[in-house]
Amino acid sequence: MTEFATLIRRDALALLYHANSGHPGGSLSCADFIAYLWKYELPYQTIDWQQLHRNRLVLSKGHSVASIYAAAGRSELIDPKYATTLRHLGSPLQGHPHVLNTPWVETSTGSLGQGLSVAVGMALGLRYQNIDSRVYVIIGDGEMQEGEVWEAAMCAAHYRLDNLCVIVDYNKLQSDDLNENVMGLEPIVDKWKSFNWIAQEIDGHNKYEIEAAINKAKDYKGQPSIIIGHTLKGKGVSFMEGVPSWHGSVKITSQQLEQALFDLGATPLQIQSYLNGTFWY
Ligand SMILES: Cc1ncc(C[n+]2csc(CCOP(=O)(O)OP(=O)(O)O)c2C)c(N)n1
Ligand SMILES: [Mg+2]
Repeated sequence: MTEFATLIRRDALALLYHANSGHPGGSLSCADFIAYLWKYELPYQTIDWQQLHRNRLVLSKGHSVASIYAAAGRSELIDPKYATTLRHLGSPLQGHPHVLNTPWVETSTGSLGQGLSVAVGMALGLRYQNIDSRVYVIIGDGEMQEGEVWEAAMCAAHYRLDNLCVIVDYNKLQSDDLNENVMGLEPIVDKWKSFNWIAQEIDGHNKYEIEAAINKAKDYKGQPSIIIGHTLKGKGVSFMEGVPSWHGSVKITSQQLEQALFDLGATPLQIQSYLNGTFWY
């Protein structure tokens, strides 16, 4: 867990605390992917995000948007005054990525299964325009049960979209149970390989493995890439790790937030700023 990933986890939990609802488990499990992509593959901190030559990120598991807002808040893409408004009526920070409110999310997501199809279109569009940028997509393991994911998988391989890289947040849990109890996914690697994708399997919380896999994916020509990252739902917070009920529609109490922030190494002063909503100032 890098410093930026830890910051994303803390901010995401504080956003969800002030929202009084939302999805902590999956926001924490994908934080290391987001931290890496944000820092090394996405332009938001250094250049105008609107330029055509930019890598793109589609958060197909849109319910984990708190982690994206957390990263964006630290890149000054969000006015700090909105830190306490997630999921409130009229707030730009909706409960799922909303391209009209926050255009840098690239596309609206939340209805599981759709993000990958949109990303395939983006990758194809970049190809037709001879633009050498890459499209990253984060999908959930439960999301993989959606039929549309496999239509998009076929399409991307057919068009040999080597500018497309999918990252699976393989936390083994979906809404309220293990994937294997709801609808088994294994053998995941074999499935994607049989769809003509290059598949890599990594520890999704290890920055070095994430970095190596993302860079390796850039070298593969003629096929799209998928990185299956083994993760832990609720990663970093003692009472959330691997506990299905922390998936979503949960309220975080102030005591729980304090405990979670303590687990994530926040100082008492920082904890105070999270509780009173001034953490982006
Ligand atoms: C089409 C669709 N059906 C149902 C839902 C409700 N839903 C939100 S999250 C979720 C579980 C997703 O599991 P997974 O993809 O594994 O996400 P993660 O574990 O990373 O939170 C469901 C069923 C939805 N958002 N979209
Ligand atoms: Mg999952």
